[in-house]
Amino acid sequence: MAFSRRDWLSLAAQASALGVVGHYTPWASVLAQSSRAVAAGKEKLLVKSLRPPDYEAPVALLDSFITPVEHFYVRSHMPVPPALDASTWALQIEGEITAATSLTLDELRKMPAVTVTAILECAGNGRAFYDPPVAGIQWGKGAVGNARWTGVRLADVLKRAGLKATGKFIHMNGADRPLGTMPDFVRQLPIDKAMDPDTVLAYDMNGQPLHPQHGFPLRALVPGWEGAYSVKWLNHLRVADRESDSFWVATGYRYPTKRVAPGAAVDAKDMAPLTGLVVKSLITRPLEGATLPPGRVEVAGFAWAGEDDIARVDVSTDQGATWQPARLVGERAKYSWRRFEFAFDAKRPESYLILARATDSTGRTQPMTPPWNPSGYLWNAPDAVRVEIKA
Ligand SMILES: Nc1nc2c(c(=O)[nH]1)N[C@H]1C(S)=C(S)[C@@H](COP(=O)(O)O)O[C@H]1N2
Ligand SMILES: [Mo]
Repeated sequence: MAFSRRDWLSLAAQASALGVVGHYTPWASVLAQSSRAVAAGKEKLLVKSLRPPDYEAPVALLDSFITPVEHFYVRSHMPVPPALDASTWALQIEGEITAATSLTLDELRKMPAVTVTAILECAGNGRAFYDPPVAGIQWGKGAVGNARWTGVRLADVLKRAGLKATGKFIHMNGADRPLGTMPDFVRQLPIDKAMDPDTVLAYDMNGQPLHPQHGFPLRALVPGWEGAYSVKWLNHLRVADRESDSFWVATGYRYPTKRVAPGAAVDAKDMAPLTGLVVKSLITRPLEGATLPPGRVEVAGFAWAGEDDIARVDVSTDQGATWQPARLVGERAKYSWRRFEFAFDAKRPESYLILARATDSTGRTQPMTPPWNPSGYLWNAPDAVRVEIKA
């Protein structure tokens, strides 16, 4: 049976709406070959789904403290909204405020600006490593990046709108519209995180206006929390006295409150919303499968822990039997990742498994087996890279 390009596209859209497009499905690579497939400026990324656009960074492109926009992963549940016009765009604010408000981009840019350097990571980063497998985009290691986000404090916007004491949750919505029967992407922030001075509505990323794939002209940036809180193409805030009944709040982005048997179904009452990220590390050199000459092997990478600081990173070259401390180097910023470096001697021509395990300032460390959960969130086993030493 022959498929046209159109068939492939609709098949891929349906499948990804159901969350079954994986890195290993043939369609992703078939579609990636089409000339206008990947969004402009994102050609170096790995395509996990074309429509909606879901692109992962190859680990080789994540070897800098600030991730360039071209190397920054993209996660969208719906197609990118048709080009938004910054001159007519406005952020509407309504609900538990003294006066319904609409702010243009110019008005936002005239308010005091702040820059937060923070990683953004999809809750599903590493989902592909869960066993048994779970449905959803099969992210490997690269649904994470670190950037400088400039914008206004959400707290300042809420104060300007006359926030009332009855405002307990901020429901955020963007200009993207669902595919088919998928529910609209509405997310909610509890008031405390919304009023945190580090929670921003960002218009710039790494000093440039947001790329269309990253939410131009405005997005939320909720540092330290899983990526889905950082709503893109943000044009609507509802200050509410109660929780949103949106699918993406009431059902999606939930994690078991108790440990569950791998593969088991979990009752809705035993699930709670995800908020913060977990402690994690990524080895960015050497790369998986590298062949190196005998001698000194220089290992480096990044470690992060959501709202907490990285206290240490340990490296093992003997399947986890022994661990040596890595050096923490370079820029240190709350919510960012921290560079680690380590070197060891590999004299014999053999295969080495290099493991990195981070520990945060609260004492949490990366577990050898992260707890299985039905949506495959928060994968954080020690990172592992295999290299071959060859004379
Ligand atoms: N409007 C809107 N905002 C969104 C999403 C979306 O589908 N629509 N995806 C969220 C998810 S799941 C993640 S992980 C981040 C990804 O941000 P990025 O594409 O800029 O890397 O955006 C979040 N914001
Ligand atoms: Mo995400």
